[in-house]
Amino acid sequence: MTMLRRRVGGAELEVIVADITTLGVDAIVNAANTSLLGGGGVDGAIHRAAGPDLVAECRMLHGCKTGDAKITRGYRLKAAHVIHTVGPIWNGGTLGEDDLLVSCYRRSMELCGKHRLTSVAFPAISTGVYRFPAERAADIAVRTTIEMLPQAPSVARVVFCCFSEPGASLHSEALVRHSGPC
Ligand code: AR6
Repeated sequence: MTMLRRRVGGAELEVIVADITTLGVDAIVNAANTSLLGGGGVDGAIHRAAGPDLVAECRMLHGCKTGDAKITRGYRLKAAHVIHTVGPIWNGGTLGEDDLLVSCYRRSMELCGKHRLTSVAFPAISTGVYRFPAERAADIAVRTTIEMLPQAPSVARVVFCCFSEPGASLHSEALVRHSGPC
């Protein structure tokens, strides 16, 4: 379900409520852990939908640092690629959590630019098991993605794929705040 769509520069930014594993975009972003070998939440759902070849490719990547991102193929997913990024575990905000979450979106968008991807969908990284406050995370997600658009000129469509309507409302408010007047 689409909650909001806004054009920013040459790109269309959308907030939707959906299961990210169902989206036919160039890349879906996975909220992974440093092992890159799967887990619960959106990570578990992506690995289940992609099939066992995904974890086999992930094994060859030898993990990923918090705030960094790595790209694989999408295997049985509709999405051609998966960008695996590792969000920070929320610890009260004093351990650089904001900067690390900014880095997840930056590094993911850098990979989109490098691989000339045209569409990408993000889940609300770190806001589940890792307990990052949802409103603060939505602001970082939308602001950082918009800031990165010039460095990923191939990207014509960015989807903020939320799992709940309250989450989508937070992203919609952030998109209105950061996309300027219509
Ligand atoms: N589609 C879209 N969003 C989803 C889906 C889905 N299918 N499933 C969950 N979400 P989480 P984190 C939302 O916990 O906080 C894993 O075990 C969910 O509602 O998946 O970054 C990893 O292996 C929430 O808003 O990721 C790590 O160990 C958001 O996705 C750890 O969890 C992120 O929730 C990462 O924790």
